[in-house]
Amino acid sequence: MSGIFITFEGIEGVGKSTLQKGLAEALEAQGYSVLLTREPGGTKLGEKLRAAILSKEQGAVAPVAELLIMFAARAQHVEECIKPALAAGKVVLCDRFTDTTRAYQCGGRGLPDAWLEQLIEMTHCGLTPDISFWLDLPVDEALGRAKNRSEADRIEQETKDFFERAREVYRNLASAEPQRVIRLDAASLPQALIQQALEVFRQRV
Ligand code: Z5A
Repeated sequence: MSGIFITFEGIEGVGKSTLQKGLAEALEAQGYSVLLTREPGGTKLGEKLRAAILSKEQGAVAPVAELLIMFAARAQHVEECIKPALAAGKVVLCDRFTDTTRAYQCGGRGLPDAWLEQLIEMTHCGLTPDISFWLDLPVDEALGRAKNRSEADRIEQETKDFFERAREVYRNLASAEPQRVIRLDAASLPQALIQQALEVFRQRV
């Protein structure tokens, strides 16, 4: 595939969407063709699954059901959107991907990593992001930002410990895969984060 696959990761409210949009504008201004997308979502089916799984009215969801819904949305997203965009040479900027499942469903909910590996094989075997920007911020600060911004959805209502476990998974991923998972200090100004992400992009392309 000739395109570039970039994902934005981190706990709630750290600034993923802000960086995704800022980087898209900067890359488009340089002549790149960019696809902005998100998970869960990005397709008609994925957006319906997103609405269902994040709805507060839904109430409790079995962790395994949550895991499978994330991967059902992902399977559709990869086939319908991500692979064709990469084949067309686009830069795909995706707000969250499988690292979130590692952090939330395995780290947060405690589901076994081995289940996730099987689902990866089924849904996006051989497709790994070229760069994953991990926006890192202490949990209290991140949740504070998310709270100021909008009403909490079902998963945002989780405990502080849940997000501490998720953050720990991101920390481990960044140390295990330093070439792919790039930690950015989310306390930096939005413009500084865009410049740092652009620099990483330039080094890789
Ligand atoms: N989920 C899952 O469990 N498993 C999976 O496999 C997948 C997802 C794929 C998706 O929601 C939910 O699905 C998510 C995980 C779960 N959990 N929940 N809920 P989402 O990704 O749409 O929601 P989110 O993580 O909560 O994103 P967010 O709230 O949109 O946050 P964000 O994108 O990281 O931040 P933002 O919207 O860019 O910024 C938040 C606020 O901070 C806003 O007021 C900004 O103006 C401000 N901001 C942004 N950048 C800065 C900087 N640099 N400094 C200061 N202030 C800033």
